[in-house]
Amino acid sequence: VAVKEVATTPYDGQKTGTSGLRKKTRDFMKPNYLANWVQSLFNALGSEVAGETLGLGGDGRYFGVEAAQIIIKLAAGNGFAKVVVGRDALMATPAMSAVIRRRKLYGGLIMSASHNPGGPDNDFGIKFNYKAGEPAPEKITDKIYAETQTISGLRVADIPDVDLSKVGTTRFGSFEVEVVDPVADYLATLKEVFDFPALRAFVSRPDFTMTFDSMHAITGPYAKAIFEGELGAAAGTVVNGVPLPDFGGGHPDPNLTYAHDLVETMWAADAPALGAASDGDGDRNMVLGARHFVSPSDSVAMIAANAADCIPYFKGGLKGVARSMPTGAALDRVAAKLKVPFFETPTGWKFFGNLMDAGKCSICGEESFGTGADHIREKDGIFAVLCWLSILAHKNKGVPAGGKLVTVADVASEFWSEYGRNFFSRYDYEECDSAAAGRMVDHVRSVIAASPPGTKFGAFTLAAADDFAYTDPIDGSVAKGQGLRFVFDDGSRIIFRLSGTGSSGATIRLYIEQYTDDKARLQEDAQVALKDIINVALELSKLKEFTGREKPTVIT
Ligand code: VG1
Ligand code: CO
Repeated sequence: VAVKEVATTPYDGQKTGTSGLRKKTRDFMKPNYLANWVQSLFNALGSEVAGETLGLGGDGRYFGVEAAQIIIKLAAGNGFAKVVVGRDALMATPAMSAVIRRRKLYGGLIMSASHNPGGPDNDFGIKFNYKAGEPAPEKITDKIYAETQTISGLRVADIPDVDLSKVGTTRFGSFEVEVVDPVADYLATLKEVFDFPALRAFVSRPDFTMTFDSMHAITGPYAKAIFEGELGAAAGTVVNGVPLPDFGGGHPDPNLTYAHDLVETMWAADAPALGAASDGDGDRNMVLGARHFVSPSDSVAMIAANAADCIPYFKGGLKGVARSMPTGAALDRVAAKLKVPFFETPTGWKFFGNLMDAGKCSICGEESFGTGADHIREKDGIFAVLCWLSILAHKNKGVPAGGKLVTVADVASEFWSEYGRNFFSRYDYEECDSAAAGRMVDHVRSVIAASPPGTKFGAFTLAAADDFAYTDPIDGSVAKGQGLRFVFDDGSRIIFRLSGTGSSGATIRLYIEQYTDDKARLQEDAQVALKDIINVALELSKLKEFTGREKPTVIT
């Protein structure tokens, strides 16, 4: 194919955050803004892309189809032999990871800003996943950023736009574009993990009902094909199942605030037995039972504890487990009980990949509604729901029709009575003034510096406080500045972090954890149980004074 050299100049601030580059959609629509970043990625990867195949797709948000056409021309111009793209430029994040692995692709580009709202006045984003299907490690993202600061030219193939609406292959000389069904490879991978016939038998019990809210984001087609199609759930089980460019004006983040309709359904007197939702790009999950919220930190621990009994893929036992640092520590107790290796990583899925590639981690999770396993290298919303269905299917095997089904709440209670309960909550203060948030962080650092072990904070005695740093046990790379944490002598924790996924202002995250094995307190409401330690956190950080915020935007 003929390649044009197009002159360009750098844009400031094209720095990858926790998960890819996220900015206002209007920034991405500026001339060459997206192209600069993609060309910088290809420059960073160098000659290794020649003759390779690149995956491409996104969460269906506004500007995705236009962006795909720009990326296809750049891929051809930079020597890729082929692009595999989801129909209509759609592909969920976990599905892209599966496609890269199953088709042995060089890597893939995912056009998504995940749970951030979409549309011309909201956010767009892009992230690169590498050969094993994992989010690009920092050594690649740092190189991309360096390239964006000096970029001067784009290599653009002189080819027309490709029709992305139909499955099939289009050739341009030695370059080709294959449009694929975005669901097929992912479904094939899930079928290797779960016992679909057993799940189908359970889901079709007349005494079991479920609902899945796709929030008008990418999981609609996946959830319909899997829950309604493969597993035979009633038509209408999937709600908000048509992906829309602006997610119907909503905030596609499956938490108690933004997935409010689902919460209402699940708190009603006639609530289904299982309720779940996923985010913009399909990697997050929220799982609820009838009038019962499963905290994500607990969810990963409960899945790990039950995996070997309930899910064929884990039948031989777990190789190890991992969680991000701010995630509640229930999983630590499961690892100890199962006698498997345990890892504590910084926030962001990119830190789990090395552990999985090295065969040291089977199941991992984050408090931010992220759950996953080594079947792929991304967190996986539908996978988490299938794990919960598998647990329920297994525990209800002997329950006759009309008998009392074991519920999500029963599974949680059983877990807490065995392990005790790590109460957990996260407070998000979204779109704070950046300077004010920075001053608060500086203040918290000064509190850490002035607080030796033994310092009292209310009723809590400090064991240690630091700024979390992580040395990757596989490649030795070091990540610093990953969260300010206070650990108390009873294991309780207070953590402060600034979000790395926003596109304006600063989002402060406050994470709180406290453990109890007092049988009388296991069913307590987390906000009640954590009231004292939350007050300690707000006081020591002077959060209200610095930010002027009386209340968080989101409480989980
Ligand atoms: C947030 C979450 C983090 C998650 C990341 C990407 O990052 O806290 O746990 O991995 O989003 O998730 P931050 O830096 O804003 O805290 V997603 O669904 O956006 O790919
Ligand atoms: Co996401």
